[in-house]
Amino acid sequence: MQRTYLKAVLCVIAVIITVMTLVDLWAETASAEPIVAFEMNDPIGDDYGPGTYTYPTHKAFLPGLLDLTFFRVSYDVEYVYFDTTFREVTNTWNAPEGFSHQLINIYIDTTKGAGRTDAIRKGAMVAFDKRYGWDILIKALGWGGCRAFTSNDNEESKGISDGLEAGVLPDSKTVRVKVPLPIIGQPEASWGYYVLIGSQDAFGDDDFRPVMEEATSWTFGGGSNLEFNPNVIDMLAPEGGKFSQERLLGSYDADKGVLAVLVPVSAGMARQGVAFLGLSSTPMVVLAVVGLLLVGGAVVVWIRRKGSSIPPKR
Ligand SMILES: [Ca+2]
Ligand SMILES: [Ca+2]
Repeated sequence: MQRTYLKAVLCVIAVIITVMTLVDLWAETASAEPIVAFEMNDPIGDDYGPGTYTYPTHKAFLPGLLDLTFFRVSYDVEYVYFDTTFREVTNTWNAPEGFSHQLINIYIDTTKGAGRTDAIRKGAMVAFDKRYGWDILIKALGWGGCRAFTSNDNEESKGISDGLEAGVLPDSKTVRVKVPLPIIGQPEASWGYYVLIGSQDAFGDDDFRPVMEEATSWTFGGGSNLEFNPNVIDMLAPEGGKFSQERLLGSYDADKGVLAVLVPVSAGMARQGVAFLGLSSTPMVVLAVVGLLLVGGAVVVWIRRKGSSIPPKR
């Protein structure tokens, strides 16, 4: 009797899993929308590096131009899409891509125990935690500057530009970078992201506009005239705590010549203040149904066994 019941429960579970997997696959194939691999909000109003930086004084630098508010990674069969949303996007100098100011550097830790901890070139003036060395760098800026680099590249490498494109989405606040899927592969939940926002400067090291002690028309203020403060104005990080932007970007020491050491964000880091929404709902529903059936089946079997072990009343 119990065996028959267990068999029936297992059959029902198998049928449900099969049907839901098929529905899920069909939905993914039929949907033209890219599949979201990772997404996270960034605090609003933290376009101040470690907390002290101020914008250049020229009127072109509108407040919020470098304030990242949201980051999303998604993919379809052709491309991986990196979306960075800002409080403000303008095209002061008519870049063909539709944005003139943002310099976006996304260093990705795809492979555990591999990768590097420097930024390849002098520019961002940051280092990366050796536990999360990066393997791929996606760099995006206007005027045809989009490139992909690997950790095997060197300072002189030109990177891969074929097939990479950047543009502004219809919301007029989001810069989307398209990278052909074969270049970096399908994003995995274990990937870690260092999303660094700077100000594009054609004359700057690695295209970064420098941060100095005092702001001028074309340089940021609030740093140091020694070269070791980060030239990163905003980065993707949780609000407050040990891994906040302020703590990480503020970990440099200009006098000792020590760069700030950064830690990436990832799907596994559901930290305080992080709005992580990257889980697809269908697998969650399947897991919930399977869990409920298993628990329910076990309870019924247990009750029946218990009932059968009670000696009959005289
Ligand atoms: Ca921000
Ligand atoms: Ca931030």
